[in-house]
Amino acid sequence: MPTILVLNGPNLNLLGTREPATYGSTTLADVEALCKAAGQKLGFAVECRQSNHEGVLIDALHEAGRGYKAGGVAGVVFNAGAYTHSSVALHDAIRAIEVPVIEVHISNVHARESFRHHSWLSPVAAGIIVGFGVDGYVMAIEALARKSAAKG
Ligand code: CA2
Repeated sequence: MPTILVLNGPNLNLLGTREPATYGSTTLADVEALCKAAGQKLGFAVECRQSNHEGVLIDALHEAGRGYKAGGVAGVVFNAGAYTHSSVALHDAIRAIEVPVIEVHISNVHARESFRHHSWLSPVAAGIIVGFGVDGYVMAIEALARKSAAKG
């Protein structure tokens, strides 16, 4: 069964515990369970990882790149948190791997502070899903499943 990696960046381990007006009350564990269920329905295994460390996220992307080349990985759903707005290193990592990466944001970053309007990841992402709450993760899994079917 092909695998989709759901990768979450800094502070997303706090999901559901603070700032419910912005991020909702669903916990990261809930999101991961939703993603696994969505993947299963579509015939994909879903592996979930979260890190507060940029280098760990880069290593996970490189690993997904090797998995994609070997044929076991179908794509990555990536919420890089605040690194979205600052990390050229994550931009380079996504550019370096051939894996389709769907950038996800729970909140509508364009309706928030101007420093959240720029993403270093969007130019190298296969697609972007923003502002649909945690449903965005499921939408991204569906998008990767379609992409994978189109690729054959
Ligand atoms: O909307 C998103 O998904 C973000 O990627 C979330 C990031 C933020 O820096 C981006 O601009 C947009 C923040 C993640 C922090 O998550 C928390 C969740 C609950 C409580 C505190 C932080």
